[in-house]
Amino acid sequence: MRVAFLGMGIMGRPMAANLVKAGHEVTIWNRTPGKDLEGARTASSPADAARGVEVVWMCVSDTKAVENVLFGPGGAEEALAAGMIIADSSTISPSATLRFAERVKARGVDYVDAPVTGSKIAAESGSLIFMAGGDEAVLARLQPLFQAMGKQVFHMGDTSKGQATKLAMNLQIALIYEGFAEALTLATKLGVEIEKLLPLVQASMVRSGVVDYKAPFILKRDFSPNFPLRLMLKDIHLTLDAAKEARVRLPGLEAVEEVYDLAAEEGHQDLDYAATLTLLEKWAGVEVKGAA
Ligand code: NA7
Repeated sequence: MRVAFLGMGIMGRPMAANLVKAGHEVTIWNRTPGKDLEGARTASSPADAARGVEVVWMCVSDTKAVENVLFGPGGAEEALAAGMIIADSSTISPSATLRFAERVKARGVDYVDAPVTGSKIAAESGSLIFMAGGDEAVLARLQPLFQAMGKQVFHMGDTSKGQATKLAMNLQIALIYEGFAEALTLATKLGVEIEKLLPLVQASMVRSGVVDYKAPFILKRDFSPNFPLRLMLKDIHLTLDAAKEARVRLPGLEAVEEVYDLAAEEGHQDLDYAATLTLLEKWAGVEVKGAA
């Protein structure tokens, strides 16, 4: 298929690379130039990238960035034609997603929100999990692209339900990781060896994908970004906003938001969100240690 891929960040770049690898005709665009991708044409603007393609796929930071690449100067909207599909793998506001979809629908363009779970490693290996919102028939047309970038697609309902699901998923990740990080900090302070604690966690009902994924990085003190803290904080804000709109109270997430705010103030925003642990360690006056 002819695809424009907008956003060559940690996630977007390997996703676009997998489309190229699967034989699709890919044109890329990134706000900051110099992010060329082998096998793809580099466009000068989102509109330039979108001209004549079947699908415009986006993976940019936040709601404002999506609005900008779609409707800003040189935005993809200028090149939209009836029959095209816009797919968005950014994590953004569900209500803004509905507004964007409405606006392009007036031009005969379908909109699918398709945020992902799986982080950088899954993006590289083409094993992302998509949670999609949109029309069943439109999703079917995207199947070859989903297959090239991911291992599973969950169809969550009509437009914006993918984003709503993603917020509910990241809410759980943030709270599970916070629980793990607080447990590691307390156990260390009370003199429990982490090497003894981790096998117990693995053997018990506390075990989780979040713990499996993060524990090896923590043991190596490797807080380089698989999923940057600033993006998790963005998702926490999105989730609290969506909850406010829906008149839902999320006291646990509100408490975790404060930890992320303080970690960002300490300058950890570009590290992995696992680095929130270092704040807990600082408050407790300990460092969680284990053999690498
Ligand atoms: P990154 O690695 O921070 O990449 C963000 C991308 O978004 C990058 O290409 C940015 O371009 C682009 N960006 C950011 N702001 C804008 C604006 N205003 N206009 C156009 N493009 C912009 O994030 P990830 O790849 O890890 O994550 C992307 C999304 O997936 C995000 O929603 C996550 O929550 C999930 P730059 O290179 O900075 O010019």
